[in-house]
Amino acid sequence: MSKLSPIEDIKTSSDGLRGTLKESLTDNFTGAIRQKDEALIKFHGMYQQDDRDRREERAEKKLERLYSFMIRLRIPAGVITAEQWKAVHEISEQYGTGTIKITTRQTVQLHGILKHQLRLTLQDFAIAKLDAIAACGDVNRNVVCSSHPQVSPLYAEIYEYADKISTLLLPKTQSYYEIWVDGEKIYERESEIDPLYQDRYLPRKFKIAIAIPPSNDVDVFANDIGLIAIIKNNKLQGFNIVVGGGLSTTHGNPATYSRLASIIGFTDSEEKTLKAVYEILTIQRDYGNRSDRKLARLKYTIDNMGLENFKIELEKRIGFSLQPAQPYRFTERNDRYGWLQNHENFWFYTLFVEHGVVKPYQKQFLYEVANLGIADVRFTCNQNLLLGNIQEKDKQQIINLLEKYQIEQQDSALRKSSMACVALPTCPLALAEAQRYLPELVTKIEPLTAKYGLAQDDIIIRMTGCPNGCGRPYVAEIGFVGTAPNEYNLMLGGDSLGTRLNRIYKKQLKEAEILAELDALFARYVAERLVNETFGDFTDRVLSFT
Ligand code: SRM
Ligand code: SF4
Repeated sequence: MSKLSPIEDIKTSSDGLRGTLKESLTDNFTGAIRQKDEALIKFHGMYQQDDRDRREERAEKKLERLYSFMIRLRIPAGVITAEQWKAVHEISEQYGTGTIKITTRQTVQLHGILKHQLRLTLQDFAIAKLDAIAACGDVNRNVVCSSHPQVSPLYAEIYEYADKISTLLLPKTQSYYEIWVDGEKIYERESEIDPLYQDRYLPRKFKIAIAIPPSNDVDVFANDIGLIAIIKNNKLQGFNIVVGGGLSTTHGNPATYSRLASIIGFTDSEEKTLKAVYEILTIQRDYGNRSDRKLARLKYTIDNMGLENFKIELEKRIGFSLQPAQPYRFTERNDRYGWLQNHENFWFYTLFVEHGVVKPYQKQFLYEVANLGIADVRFTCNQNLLLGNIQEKDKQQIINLLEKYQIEQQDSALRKSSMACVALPTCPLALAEAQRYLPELVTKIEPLTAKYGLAQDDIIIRMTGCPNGCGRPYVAEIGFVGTAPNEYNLMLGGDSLGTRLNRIYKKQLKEAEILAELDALFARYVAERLVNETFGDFTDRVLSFT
């Protein structure tokens, strides 16, 4: 048997994810935590990072790196109250960089929190009934769900599954509260016995999404488990279950690949759905690769076992047969911007937040809205934000604030269809810029789309600073994957609905080359496209890929 990854020992010997975190926190000689605790703190929703823009300057002065922490909240289905948004706002003003970042998995992150501020920050979140438990680490992460209540009258019924699944799959250890919230209180270790995660947790991170057709705004096929709601005659019939999605690759490691999730069947009750989800995790726990973390996601476990064997094992564990998958259809993936009403006549306003970075004027606007207490707040997997459940009588107050802060929806269709990961300066894995650069690149692409009459086309364009795929560039119509500073692989041929992976078209392009390629491709597209053919379908049809 291959040697276990060193992280495996860190997990099993961590005493319920406690490790030496308490000691790390009281060590005032460094802004960092102990190396082993770096792995454990992720399970508590945090990452140790440093400001990469300042590495050189600090090294010249012989100072240690400027360490700080990123906190990611657990917000199943991305819905919080106005009061909770106020808390997020106020906490972001008090600790960290002041910027609130909406992630591609429907939650928020705060960056730049110093070690001595971590407990205070998490305590303030706890007062607002928000936590960061299992937002990262080798466990089930934030469960995402389609964001637009206008998509279906059954939205409220379906989105509750996100909360149920998140709760079902939480680790049993109480160490989060002990270390970050309550201080010295020691919990009964008996109650921490964890039949799901045991003491070894999963071999790798695990992601679950719920899609409500016709919208695939969650990119359901990019998840370890996807549940596709099947609705007939305005009743929820159950869910098609898809398994083994995952996007990350590693440059130069051909054993790694992106994979879209495969459909394995249908479940027609809440009990059966939750049981199937739970047991998929136990299979991954028992069969996942614990030696090579690059090959440890469920997609590799399934491909190693074979999909049919995986299904047989699952049916053995759940004790019933999955039914044949039911028909469904996706027709959209983008957010529905601006004002829309749901079936109960409540209003929803979707705000475009470029790459999830809430700009200072947007933050001020949202704070004023939250102070009115007339709207809840929802995050989307496209990194945007909805103000929700607004009554007709209250709508005008929000319109007034939209005017006061000059919140307009005049960004181009291309920009509103763009997504980028964090990358520099905080992400330690970034090889190139992403969220700091894509806005600028889009500004340079817009004249090209205008030149060819494509200004109204919502071509899905995504960028990441490395091949890990946090902005899901592999399911974009135009994907940019960073290879080195100022260089990106250009990925084409993905469809607009997230049901087909794109492929590398050209490697390591610089900006001028990217613009020249797109200029030529748009020219061909308008000349040669079929009726109603999207840009992604067109490039898939006509280009040859290496
Ligand atoms: Fe991610 C690691 C940011 C969604 C695949 N991701 C990271 C880290 C934590 C870097 C690290 O390990 O130190 C990044 C922190 C950057 C920073 O400074 O904040 C990071 N990932 C993000 C976010 C914030 C991107 C964003 O701009 O929104 C997203 C947070 C989602 C959330 O709220 O939970 C984010 N990451 C994703 C997605 C997209 C998704 O899940 O829908 C993927 C691709 C899908 C997938 O999992 O296959 C993704 N992130 C990764 C990977 C590769 C995992 C793998 O299978 O190998 C890593 C690296 C790792 O885990 O070793 C990674
Ligand atoms: Fe960092 Fe790479 Fe993820 Fe971007 S894709 S946030 S660069 S790990």
